[in-house]
Amino acid sequence: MPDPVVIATWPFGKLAAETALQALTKGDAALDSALAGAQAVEDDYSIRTSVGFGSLPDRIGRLTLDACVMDGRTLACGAVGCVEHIKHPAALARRVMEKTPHIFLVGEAAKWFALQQGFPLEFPYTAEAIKEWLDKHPDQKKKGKEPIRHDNPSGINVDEHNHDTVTVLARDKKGHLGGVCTTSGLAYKLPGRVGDSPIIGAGLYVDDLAGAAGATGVGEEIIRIGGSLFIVEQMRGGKSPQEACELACKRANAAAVRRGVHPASVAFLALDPKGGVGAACTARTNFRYAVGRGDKVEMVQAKEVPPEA
Ligand code: SD4
Repeated sequence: MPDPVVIATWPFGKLAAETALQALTKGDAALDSALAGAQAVEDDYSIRTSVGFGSLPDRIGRLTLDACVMDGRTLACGAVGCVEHIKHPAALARRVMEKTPHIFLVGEAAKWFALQQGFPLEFPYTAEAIKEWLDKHPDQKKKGKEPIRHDNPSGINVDEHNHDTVTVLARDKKGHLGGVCTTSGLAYKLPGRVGDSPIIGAGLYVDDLAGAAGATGVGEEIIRIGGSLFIVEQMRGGKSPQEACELACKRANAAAVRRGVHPASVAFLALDPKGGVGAACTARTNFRYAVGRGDKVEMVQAKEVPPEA
């Protein structure tokens, strides 16, 4: 019987991986387990500047969330983008997958769908959180007037201190793969901006026949190279998860060079159908991820791939 395996982004991925591993060990399916892990992070208010409620909002102070899910057995998938007032966007993405003939719902309409599905509307901002945001970022007023830099749309580096996305990839005891990606998106994004995270093929792609991949970092650069699908197709062609993630970083670096900008911070992680894992990131991203197997979850430092000289 295949051993359960889970991998998840950033230090808070430890909580996601521990939660998912418990579910996998009980015999739960890969997608259910990955969703349980992602939701544990969405629910954790102590993760103040990152995933889910309490995260850093957009330029006008609105918190909008993006998420997607994918089931490697059937390629079933669902996504929501730019959703306000819904605490569990990954669970909502799953409802889109299960209850509609569509894949991606956005904005107000995604919120209406959530209400129809019985999700409560919740208020994600506390007076304390707003004050904290203003205190920590006293230059917000100025920032809102600055032009968006195309090599780094948020104006802040996505690194170990600033990250907003939990991506969880799991393999269950039956050997099936499932994945979830959920995020508050880049801090200080333009209102309406959606990054890679809810885009199937960019922030996440899962196929039992080839492997699973997920991404985090500056979403524009991940979308530009179709990051997660690229990695899964590399694995389908025989590359290891590690090789495939490094190739995706090289491609992101090369895309930046072609545009005459510095490569942005992006990171990828991957899981193959045999349970092999890998991860890589562009320079100065300092990407760490959690790997869970057996009864242990460990944090691993991903290899950095610098731009070619
Ligand atoms: C986005 N990829 O919205 C997300 C941000 C992220 O860690 O991963 N931050 O572009």
